[in-house]
Amino acid sequence: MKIYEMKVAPNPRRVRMFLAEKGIAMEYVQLDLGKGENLSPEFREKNPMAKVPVLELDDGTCISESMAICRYFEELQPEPALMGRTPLEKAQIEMWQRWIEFYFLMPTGMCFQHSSGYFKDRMTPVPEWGAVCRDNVVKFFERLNRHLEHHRYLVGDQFSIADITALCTVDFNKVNQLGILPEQTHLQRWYKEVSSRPSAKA
Ligand SMILES: N[C@@H](CCC(=O)N[C@@H](CS)C(=O)NCC(=O)O)C(=O)O
Repeated sequence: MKIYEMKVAPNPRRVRMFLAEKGIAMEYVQLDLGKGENLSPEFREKNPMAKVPVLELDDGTCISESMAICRYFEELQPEPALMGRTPLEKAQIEMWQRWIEFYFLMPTGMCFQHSSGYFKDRMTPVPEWGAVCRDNVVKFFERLNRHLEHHRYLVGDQFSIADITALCTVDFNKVNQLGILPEQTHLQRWYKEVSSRPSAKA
């Protein structure tokens, strides 16, 4: 069993962190996305969308999409639970997970790609769209700060995959020269706690 990834990319990082929380050892195969190593016909056989991470099982079965990979391991090894235990927890974690993905991680990636031209060999950067996404990212930092005023983690007292995705997105925003503002004290408090978990260094 192995995972194809690139260490500095945000989606692979959230899977690495998830597996580290569960104590699951993994072999990682590094691809250089900048050089387009994910665009080869061989890699497209594993994931037609040509994105990382991809989990390849020993029988050759491939699973793409970070959430699908995490779901697979959550089912195989339920503890520690990172996707909730009760129906309510599961729904709330899924809700936050989707909010973070759609309104924070996605615009973060779009801001980076459309402002920097990092993938201009495979897409057409639209700087104006990059600027719109930047504004949305800035707004989401503040939304997180307000939510965390009354919650230890994104969903109550339970550290979950939603916190992992949020942390990886906050950190990746360094490429956009965006980060937590000094006055966003609730977000600072949460960040200090979640980034000090050993899994954050995975
Ligand atoms: N929805 C996918 C997104 C995967 C994704 O966008 N991966 C990026 C790295 S963070 C990638 O492989 N980019 C390469 C490219 O666009 O060529 C997931 O959750 O895994």
